[in-house]
Amino acid sequence: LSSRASNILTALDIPLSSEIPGVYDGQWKGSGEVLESICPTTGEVLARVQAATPNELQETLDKSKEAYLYLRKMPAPKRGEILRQIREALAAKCGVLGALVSLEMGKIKTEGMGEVQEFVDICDYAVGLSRMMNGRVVASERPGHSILEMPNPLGVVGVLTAFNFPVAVYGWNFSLSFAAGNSNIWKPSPSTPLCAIAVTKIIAHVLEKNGIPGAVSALVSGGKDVGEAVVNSPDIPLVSFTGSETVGAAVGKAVQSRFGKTILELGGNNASIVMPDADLLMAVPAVFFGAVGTAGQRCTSTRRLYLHREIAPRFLNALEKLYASVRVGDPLVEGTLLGPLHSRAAVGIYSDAVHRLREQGAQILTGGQKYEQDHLGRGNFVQPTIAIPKSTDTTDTIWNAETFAPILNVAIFDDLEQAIAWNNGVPQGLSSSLWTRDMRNIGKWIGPEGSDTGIVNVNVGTSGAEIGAAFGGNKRPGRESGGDAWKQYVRWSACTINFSDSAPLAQGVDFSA
Ligand code: UN1
Repeated sequence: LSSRASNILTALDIPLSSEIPGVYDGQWKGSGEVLESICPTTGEVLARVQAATPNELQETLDKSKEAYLYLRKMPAPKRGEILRQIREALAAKCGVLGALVSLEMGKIKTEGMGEVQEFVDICDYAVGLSRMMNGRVVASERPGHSILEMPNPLGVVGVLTAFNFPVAVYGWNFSLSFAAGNSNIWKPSPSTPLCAIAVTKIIAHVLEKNGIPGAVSALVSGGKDVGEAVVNSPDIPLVSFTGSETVGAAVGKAVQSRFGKTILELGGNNASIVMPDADLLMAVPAVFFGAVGTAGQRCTSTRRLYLHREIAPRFLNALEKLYASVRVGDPLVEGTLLGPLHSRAAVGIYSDAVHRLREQGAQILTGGQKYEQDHLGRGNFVQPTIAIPKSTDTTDTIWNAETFAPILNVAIFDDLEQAIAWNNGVPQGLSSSLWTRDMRNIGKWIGPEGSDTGIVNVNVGTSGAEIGAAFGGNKRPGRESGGDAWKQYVRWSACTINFSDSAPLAQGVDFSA
């Protein structure tokens, strides 16, 4: 193991032994399949992690159910106090945990740390929420009666996360779910097990210090079989899944067939629209970050760029200059802007997409190749790409499929209505952004005739949302993080209570014998 990898792992209390247990339910264990954590920058195997066997999974689930019985009795503000301590513990490790994200996932250091910050932020939010998860008192039509709408915890919540945000997305789910009084079982992406182990250790330490059973934040590393077991377990009333549309559709069906609830965070195919009156000094760098940041591996990455004819040449000129200046390389090196794709497979998907563009006669303005020279050849580095496809038809795969790589497709429009129709013309609906200084455009864009996505920005790029508002798509619906998202982590009861000396029926029904 390289010395910098071992320094990062050691600082996060991860053993450097040949095989690391990837299951936690109060105790660390794991004797199932071995998952390899591979550094996308160098190809180095960082660790071998042992996944959960079916028995270990069952044990963990049982422990989580038991832990839930403990947690549900704890007053919510007391749970908030635990979250506050977890927040402090995460913040104290922000630098090194961010570095682990860079090492294992491949995003650059500032973004790795940003992701830890996102977890810290949502903990703050959940601390406040722990005193504000309010129900309602509803006026009853009957004298001496009251109706309460009560939120109570659900039980064990399953959280399945993706490689691209190996820390923050668990944070979004865990913090709200824990504040609500649920136990959580985390099944992370099989290619980022170390981030999950590091986060679980930080949380477990706080839980242990407070005498709370560790299985309130359990971890089950594993592949498809472990994921399926979580999804199909009748003991898990809510499954939160982040990942591909194909898997998301299967998860949705499976959980629905047993009448469980889901939160699905699936793909995005996000567009930025630039009007002639936009401030290009702001818009160009924002599109650059949206398309090239995280090497195009955010759900919210900018994949489509719609430019008004008047500013298109100027915009592309400036954007190409930024692309030409991009510092590519090791994500842990200060100043790097473009790290590797997460996996070899992703490089193949990138190459196929570029090939399809070429075949269909698209003009490739820049990029289109894997970086092979020197040290870059060992990692999954690809050139950020700008293409002008021949057709603007949103039913074409080029426009309507999400490619998780830094490829930006550009089209030119003459009026905003056209651009909005293109924006809305794809099956995904996560994020979108309009660049303009004309308030009439803004009114249209955020209203009923405007963008149909779940995140609708103005003079702000498609990616990098804050935690305060709910995060999620329309058309592929799901709501996580802030806003009203917490309401999904509870079961609601309508409680009619009679404080009077008679028992009248509702709707004036007379059933006297
Ligand atoms: C994701 O890509 O799965 O808005 C989450 C953003 C981040 C979260 C992205 N705050 O880009």
